[in-house]
Amino acid sequence: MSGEKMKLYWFSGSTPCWRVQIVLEEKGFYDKVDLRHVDFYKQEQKSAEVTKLNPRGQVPTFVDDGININESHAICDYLETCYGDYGKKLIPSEKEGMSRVLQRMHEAHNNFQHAVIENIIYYCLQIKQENRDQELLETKYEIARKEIQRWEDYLMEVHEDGQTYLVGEDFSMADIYLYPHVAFCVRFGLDISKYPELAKYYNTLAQRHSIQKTWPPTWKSSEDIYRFLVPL
Ligand SMILES: N[C@@H](CCC(=O)N[C@@H](CS)C(=O)NCC(=O)O)C(=O)O
Repeated sequence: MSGEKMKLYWFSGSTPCWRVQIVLEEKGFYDKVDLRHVDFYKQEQKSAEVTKLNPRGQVPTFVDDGININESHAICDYLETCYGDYGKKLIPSEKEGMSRVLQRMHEAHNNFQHAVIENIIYYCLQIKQENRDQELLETKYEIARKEIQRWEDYLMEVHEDGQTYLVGEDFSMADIYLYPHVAFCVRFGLDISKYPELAKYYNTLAQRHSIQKTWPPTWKSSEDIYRFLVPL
């Protein structure tokens, strides 16, 4: 880490931001980061200060040692690549372990994000109930439930092997890519008790220091408000 403080523009409740925050905590940097909370209600993400660094006017927006990098997955990978030996190693160096972690990372990002988060949760949050196409909605539910079941099956294998994390015995970047998605689903309506393996995973990892410490603060104070918006 250089002498200049890392800087993170973030918003409470943004899962892309949360992902980066977990990595920063796992690496032992979080307390030293210049954290700038951006108020979406005031459109601060579109301010000149942010758009100068991130023309999309989005968070996370990150600066390290004068280097500006955005996009949550890019930031996570950057931190692990540049600071692999700091704090927790999140992607193994040996080939077999690395291949398994990389696969689940990208599966979580590509498949879970599309089939569950974008396909159904964003759809229901963006389209009013009376305007939803019922046939399309059913297809969307089917796709989402199939994807959640896939992770339930992966976690059943993990638990049958006596393990806790998505890949093997160790917490890894695969967990960091997946966990905020799962928590987001729970917040917006996933009845996680229907998926016992996922529930076990969700509850166990909720106790992890880096996850607890960075849990979106606004979620703690409004836990029940959105719980039935997208029943899954
Ligand atoms: N692909 C980006 C997505 C970033 C993103 O969508 N950020 C949202 C918050 S979750 C945002 O800043 N939205 C405000 C806006 O677009 O005005 C990433 O992974 O970092």
